[in-house]
Amino acid sequence: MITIPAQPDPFRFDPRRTALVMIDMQRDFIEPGGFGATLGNDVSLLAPVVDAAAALVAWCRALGIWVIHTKECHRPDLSDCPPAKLRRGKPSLRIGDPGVMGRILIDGEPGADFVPALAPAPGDLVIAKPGKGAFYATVLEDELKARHITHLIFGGVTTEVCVQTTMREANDRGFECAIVEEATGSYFPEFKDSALAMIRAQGGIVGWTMKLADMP
Ligand code: TIU
Repeated sequence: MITIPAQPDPFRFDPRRTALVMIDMQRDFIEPGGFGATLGNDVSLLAPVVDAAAALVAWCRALGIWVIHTKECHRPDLSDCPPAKLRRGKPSLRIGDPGVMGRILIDGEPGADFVPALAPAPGDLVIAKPGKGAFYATVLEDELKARHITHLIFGGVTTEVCVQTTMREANDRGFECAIVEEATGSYFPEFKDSALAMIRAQGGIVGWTMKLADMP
């Protein structure tokens, strides 16, 4: 068993029953010209997450923790993209439009791929997801149950959108969840702080928050 200082109290887990869920570390969210930028966001705010997320992956690999990467993306024919999602907001380019990294948020295009530092390794699981939550319309729950996983560690982007949604989905399915502060980020720093506060409030209503600096 491993015990990490965390809030609201220490997070204790068996690495053999634990998986890392690294959310959407894709060029479309982190690099200029991708989905995040077309929504009007300053993607440079996510740059510091890359090294921390890579360090978290390395920490987990060293302990034998199973590494899972999710990517938010859609089929080329957009058949898995609800019209409401397609219509949302006033982006400069919409999902499926051609951008500087290929078609925006389309599976198989360069923009939908992971940033190089977060490239999956053999044995990792990659989950392509059409929604914000990684349990919606994917095999994630079946895969976790097949491996008898009980505890999940989270990182990735963005904290209050896909990371928090997935963590809440996981919490409702009975997984013990912890998020690593340095390894997640938002286009809105105040939203990241609020999301972390919401997760750990009320005795850990959604789960634990912990710091990479406290993970030896
Ligand atoms: N826009 C935003 O903050 N996030 C997303 O659209 N997707 C994820 O969080 N991955």
